[in-house]
Amino acid sequence: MRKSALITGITGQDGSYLSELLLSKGYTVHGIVRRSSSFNTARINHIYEDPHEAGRRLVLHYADLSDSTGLRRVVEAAQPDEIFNLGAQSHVKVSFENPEYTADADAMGTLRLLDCVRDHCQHTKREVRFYQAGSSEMFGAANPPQSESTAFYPRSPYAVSKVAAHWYGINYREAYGLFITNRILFNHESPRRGETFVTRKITRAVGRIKEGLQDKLYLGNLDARRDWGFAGDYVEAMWKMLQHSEPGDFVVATGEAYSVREFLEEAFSHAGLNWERHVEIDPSYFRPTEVDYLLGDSSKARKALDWEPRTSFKTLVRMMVDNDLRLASDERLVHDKKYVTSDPRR
Ligand code: NAP
Ligand code: F7E
Repeated sequence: MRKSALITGITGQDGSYLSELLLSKGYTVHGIVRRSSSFNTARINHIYEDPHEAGRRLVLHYADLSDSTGLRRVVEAAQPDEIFNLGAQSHVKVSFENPEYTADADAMGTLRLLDCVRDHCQHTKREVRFYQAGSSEMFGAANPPQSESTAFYPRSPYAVSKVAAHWYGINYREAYGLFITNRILFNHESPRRGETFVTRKITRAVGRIKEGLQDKLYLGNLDARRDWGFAGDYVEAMWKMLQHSEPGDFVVATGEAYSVREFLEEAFSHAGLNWERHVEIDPSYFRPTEVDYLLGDSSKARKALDWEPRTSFKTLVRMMVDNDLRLASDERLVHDKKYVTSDPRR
């Protein structure tokens, strides 16, 4: 029997890599897409399958983590063996501006989905394995290195919501015997990373500066240190967690941390640029409460899941810069074409 997986957040960075991985392993993949007035499926267009074709293995459903009835219908339709709850308002700075919405999507959304799963398992007698996307932000101000035994000290509405979701998961595991695995993933990036996260904001700017489309890059705190891995490596850990014999909580990290300043240095120099000529500090990007230093100890996951990251910091930065140099060069062509065709002398 083909396995069925349901992914919330399939249109996001991780959702797109995870879908590719699960399809390559023979799964039927169901994904939740939010209604939007513009297309939000760019990251999964390359694996999209026409609903009119028989035997398709990627099935998209309109639903939202704020709507329990819709979630319930999707769970019933998908009959999933595994659920990956990746859907979230995932931007830390935005969570200070939209705290209530963040709590609704990230904490309450998880609770709604867990409740659907609880009922579904009860009336169908099926086992559904549930993966909850926790975050290193939950450690916040705790001293590095952080591991599964480190106490949480969340520093943003986003992080508080993720802590709530984490504990909902543990409670549902203990109360109803459900297979719920909480992962605590440290930052992971890729050429598909959203463009307002600092790594991608930097690599997009490198490309555009190189092509003469932009001169300045405005950033906030350059001293923050993060344990940055590659999203493609991390989705393998996600899948492995649900294949493990026991549910549990796992930290996934590289074990190396770099500052935003070091990321800048690596990214700009790879393109032959000097970041100090282009970067300016804009205090509006500072956070009311910052997380200074995240560095993960993932020994438990490495041992129990036989997993380790394959992509180094340097390789990751270069992969992202090379991608964004290509994007900017395409943008440059469009820009030049527009300029030529709108020139009245031609
Ligand atoms: P992302 O690129 O921001 O994707 C978030 C996904 O959630 C998108 O598909 C988004 O849909 C969807 N979503 C947002 N609000 C929703 C709602 N109300 N109902 C249904 N779907 C909703 O995030 P990511 O980087 O892939 O991260 C995946 C998960 O891991 C998130 O839960 C994030 O908080 C967590 N996480 C990420 C990292 C990291 O470094 N990337 C580290 C630790 C934990 P749209 O496309 O329509 O916006
Ligand atoms: O910030 C600093 C900023 O927004 C990283 C999410 O995936 O990872 C992500 O959260 C650091 C912070 O990621 C700018 O102050 C400086 O210290 O790229 P970020 P994040 O906050 O670490 C965790 C694990 C998640 O779970 C989240 O979902 O960079 N920084 N200047 C800036 N950050 C941004 N965004 N923009 C700046 O201009």
